[in-house]
Amino acid sequence: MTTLAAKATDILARLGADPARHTGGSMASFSPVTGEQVAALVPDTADTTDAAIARAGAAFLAWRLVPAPRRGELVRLLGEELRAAKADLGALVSIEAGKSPSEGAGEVQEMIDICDFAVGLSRQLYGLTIATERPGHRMMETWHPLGVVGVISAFNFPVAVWSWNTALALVCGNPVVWKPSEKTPLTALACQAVLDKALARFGDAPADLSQVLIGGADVGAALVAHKGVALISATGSTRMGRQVGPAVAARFGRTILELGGNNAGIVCPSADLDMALRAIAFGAMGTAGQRCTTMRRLFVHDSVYDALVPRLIKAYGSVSVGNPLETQALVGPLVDGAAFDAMQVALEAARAAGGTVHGGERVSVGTDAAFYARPALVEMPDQLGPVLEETFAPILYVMKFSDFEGVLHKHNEVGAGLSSSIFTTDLREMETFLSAAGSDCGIANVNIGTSGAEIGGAFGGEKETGGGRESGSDAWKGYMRRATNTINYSRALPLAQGVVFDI
Ligand code: UN1
Repeated sequence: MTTLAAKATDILARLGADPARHTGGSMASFSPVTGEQVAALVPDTADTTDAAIARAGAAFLAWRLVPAPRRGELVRLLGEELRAAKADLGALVSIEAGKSPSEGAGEVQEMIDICDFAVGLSRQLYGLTIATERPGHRMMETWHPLGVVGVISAFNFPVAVWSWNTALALVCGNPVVWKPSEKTPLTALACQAVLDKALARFGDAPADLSQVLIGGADVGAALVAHKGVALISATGSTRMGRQVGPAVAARFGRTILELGGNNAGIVCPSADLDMALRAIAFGAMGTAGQRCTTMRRLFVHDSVYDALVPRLIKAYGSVSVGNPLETQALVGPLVDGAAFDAMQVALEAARAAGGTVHGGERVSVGTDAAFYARPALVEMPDQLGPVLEETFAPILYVMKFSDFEGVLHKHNEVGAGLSSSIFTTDLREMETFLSAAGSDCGIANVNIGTSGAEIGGAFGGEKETGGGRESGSDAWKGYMRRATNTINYSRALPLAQGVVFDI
């Protein structure tokens, strides 16, 4: 039987990753699928981190001068290389993050999509021309490259989040230094190898446009603290964001923070319940509840509660849980034992707060080293206790409501503000949910779940989610600096605001 370690090594070799970085080192990495060790990585240190940032700084000086559409050509090549590597990279995501093959491939597709988007963007880094009050003058704004971009990513989207940042950063004229989660270093080395292929075909890019730092929180902290990093784009828990945000602000650096989510769905009396059932099932159980967009709270109108919730409980009881590489299971492993323990602690707190728990128990897959759990649906009397917190596991808290205004208030009561959805065919409810008085999240959906956002829209959320936006729309502006230019083409020197200063 081929071990997962051997499979991972094969994939890395095919993609051209440097074996010196993932063999014989002191940092073990494990597959959540079986719990087995898949690599022994060589961690970075404070010194190698400093050196990488210095090299990125040198790359910036050259890359910022390359015309943006030419920079887009590099990202076009990256998209081509990702298409060629899709099966391998998707399989590595499954090994390292425990995703089903379909979800692993879907994540790589998200990378390809953002590359396509960024290529178009490379000819559309528009500024404005603005009316000026002075005759014979012109005012405009120009967007310039920002500097070195530090990317800190989480285990659950080990490759897509890097690509959202890197595709945009590269067309915007910035090099990237990436500190992936210590739980998913191999996929990071694989992405670097794929980009290296694109760089080789591109030909004349400066060295060190993209680098990967392997290590734990200390390496991340060194990246965050470094004055040479203009922007830190960090994805992870709100707890992590509370450390990263102030540290970067203290040196007047810029951040894009993508932190926790406590995403809810609201099922109204007019909802298409068959559709809602499927959307909720994927939103709450997909990726074993380990997306920042996972649906964690569900408010169901009391007139449809009995028509929907028993069916949901049934789906929770029957959904397939198991090894995503050897079975067709829809629900794969939790990332590690700590995640399983956190799930159990939350379920215990829910019981103590009056909740009725369906599911949530450990599912045996023939080894103690991997942690699989049946997704849990918890009927709660109210929104209290663990419902107010994000637990990164497949737990859906279900609550009844009767009054629409009241449920909107409850919806917005939690700290996080990432994603949300409403299931209704009532125009008034739908528009109210999307209005200024509705969902306070960065993502608000109608008749689809909370997860699975497309790259064309800006991705991110408000409040304790951190306020950052990545990916589509005008998120690129976060990776550039804006200059306002006023040009006098007259023979006079009128001062703004009518000020007179004649010497
Ligand atoms: C994340 O969980 O960090 O919207 C990102 C989604 C995916 C991205 C999730 N496109 O579910």
